[in-house]
Amino acid sequence: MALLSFERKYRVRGGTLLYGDTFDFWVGPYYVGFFGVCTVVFAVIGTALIIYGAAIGPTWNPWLISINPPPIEYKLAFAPMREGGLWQWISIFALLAFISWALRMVEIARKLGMTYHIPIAFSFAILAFATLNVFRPIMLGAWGHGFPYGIWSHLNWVWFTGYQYGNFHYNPLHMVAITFFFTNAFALALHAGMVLSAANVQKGETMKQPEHEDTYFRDTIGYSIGTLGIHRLGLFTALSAGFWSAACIIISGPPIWSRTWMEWWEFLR
Ligand code: 07D
Repeated sequence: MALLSFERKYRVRGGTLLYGDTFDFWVGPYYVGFFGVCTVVFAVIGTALIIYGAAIGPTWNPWLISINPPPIEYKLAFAPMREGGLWQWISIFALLAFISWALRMVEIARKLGMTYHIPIAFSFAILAFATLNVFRPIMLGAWGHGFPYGIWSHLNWVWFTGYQYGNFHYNPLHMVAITFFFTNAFALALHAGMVLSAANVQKGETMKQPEHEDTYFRDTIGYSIGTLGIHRLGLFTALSAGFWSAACIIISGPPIWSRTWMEWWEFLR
């Protein structure tokens, strides 16, 4: 079915999580929904606060603008706006916008009778963000441990936090996360290259089907994971990358590990 007629057929009421039909409509190609409205409202407020933060800051250079968390002395209290309060409110609105976006994904999946793989996948990104700027700062006792919102400044934070633990490459879960990131890229490279080589044919040539693709890998390595299997593997490696990233930073700091990550490996000696 062509995409446009498919959309007409499936643009049906229902599947909403809250407020029934109230926001159950489309603007052009976009489904609105209650959580669509929430996302826009939270994202606009968050963005306005970032622009305000830039306006009261020392620079308009986009590389250098930075909205910083409060100094450590404020512990887990609310800070004045100019001393990290802005960062706190931006974090709150960012999280609300991310969660609303995930719930909008749930509503669209319900409308189409699909499973929740996409919102579940996005939840792993939200988990990683919340781990860095909510859970870990709470565990360490101060919002000041969160990362700043700025291109240059967040790189500085990663550098500084990494060297607090000696050499972050020795963090065992950082190793696991990176291995999943690289495996994911490797699998996508193989999959994308294979699909393009079979399906991106010249005019007049016949498009190859999954039998060609399966045979290619059986001939190459004796095994083909199959059409559904490659997407299961892709999702698994991608979500694992996000999950172990969150895990690697949550274990960096009390109560779990406060020394260098090289020292963790001393049991091997
Ligand atoms: C947080 C993204 C969430 C996204 C969302 C979507 C927006 C923006 C804007 C609020 C987690 C929407 C978002 C629209 C919102 C506003 C204003 C994903 C998130 C919700 N490292 N390292 C990782 C590698 C080194 C260090 C992860 C490689 C050094 C620290 C990943 C190398 C040192 C931390 C990774 C390498 C060091 C990390 C990040 C190589 C520095 C973390 C991926 C080859 C000296 C971070 C959870 C991720 C982490 C992290 C990879 C090197 C330090 C595994 C490949 C040796 C301190 N590193 N790293 O999943 O784990 O982010 O975050 O050298 O905190 Mg590392």
